[in-house]
Amino acid sequence: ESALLKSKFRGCLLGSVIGDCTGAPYEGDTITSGDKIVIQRYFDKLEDAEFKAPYKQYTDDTAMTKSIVKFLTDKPEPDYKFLARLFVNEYVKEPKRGYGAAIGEVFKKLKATRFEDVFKPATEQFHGKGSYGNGGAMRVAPIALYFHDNYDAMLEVATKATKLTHTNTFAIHGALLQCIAVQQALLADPKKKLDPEEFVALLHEKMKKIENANIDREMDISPEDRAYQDKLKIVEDFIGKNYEDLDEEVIFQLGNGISAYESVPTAIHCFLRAQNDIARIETDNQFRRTIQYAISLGGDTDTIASMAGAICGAYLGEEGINPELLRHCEFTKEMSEMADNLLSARGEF
Ligand code: 8NA
Ligand code: MG
Ligand code: MG
Ligand code: MG
Repeated sequence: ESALLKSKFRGCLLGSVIGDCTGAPYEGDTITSGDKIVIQRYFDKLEDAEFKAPYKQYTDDTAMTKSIVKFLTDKPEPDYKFLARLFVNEYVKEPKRGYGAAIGEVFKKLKATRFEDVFKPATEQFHGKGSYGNGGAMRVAPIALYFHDNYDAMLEVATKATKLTHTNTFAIHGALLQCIAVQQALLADPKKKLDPEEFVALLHEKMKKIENANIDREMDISPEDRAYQDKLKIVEDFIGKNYEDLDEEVIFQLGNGISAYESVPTAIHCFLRAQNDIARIETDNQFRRTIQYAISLGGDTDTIASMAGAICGAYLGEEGINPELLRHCEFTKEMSEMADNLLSARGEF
């Protein structure tokens, strides 16, 4: 049991790093059918034991995930001031890790105010609307691992960890959806075939509760209140589909952008679609299929592949990941140790 958990902790965090590192070179791109052949060869090379090349470098997704692991590992109780400091230190040390264009503003204010009220700067983003970017979702996986047997604490910590930088409801609910997806994958038996319908139905039920809790009873229910439930309906509709222009349809209906709303449901779709073969993605390895497919959708490739990789890695465990891929990505050795530390930290309290 604990060997399985150890493998799943590692699989999840390594999956997240590999998705980030392999996806980063394609971030912001539109992917043509010619590019998909190039991406197929790119992964063939990364899996080739003879292939020598510099590390694929990680970006903000991994930089911030690292800080979340430390936050959970180093202190007995969640300390958000500590987490805010970790985010800022990491950013100051290496600001050129491909951070979102607006998030530096939050870090500047946190520093300038000496972390006095760590939740305030994020509320001021975008004229008080808060960021709806996927920055909260892309770093949430360690929280799903650490609190996988304490659902309410998991949601609370994921919400607060997101609110340090992202206060828009779309960003928070998107982070919660990613968190729940990782948790469900962690709890699923990798030896049994996953039931995608059941996986989505469970997500839908939980998002309904989360989105309903947010409705102001005095007002009419607006479509935004069911935003992620509606997206999950689309994810459900795509299950089992495998036709010629499906990728274009997925991009159109689910999105591939930097907002949580246009990327978290997409990552979940990638995980589910890769349970089976995908046309023109030639591999027997489910983990590779998941991230290669995510990258082939284009747009925010590193973040969508990172989120899909975290879900898939939490399901399969580290045995599902080709060691050659690990060798070609920065920070995988360190992240594997961090996964072990995260698991041990649970035992101490
Ligand atoms: P963020 O908080 O800066 O949000 C990302 C971007 O989304 C912002 O810079 C805005 O353009 C837009 N945005 C967010 N909220 C609003 C709003 N309320 N009104 C108008 N526009 C808004 O950063 P983040 O941490 O959420 O990062 C998200 C993504 O950006 C990640 O993928 C990260 O890697 C980064 N990034 C993406 C690309 C790309 O081309 N896809 C390139 C570099 C960096
Ligand atoms: Mg990134
Ligand atoms: Mg459903
Ligand atoms: Mg990105």
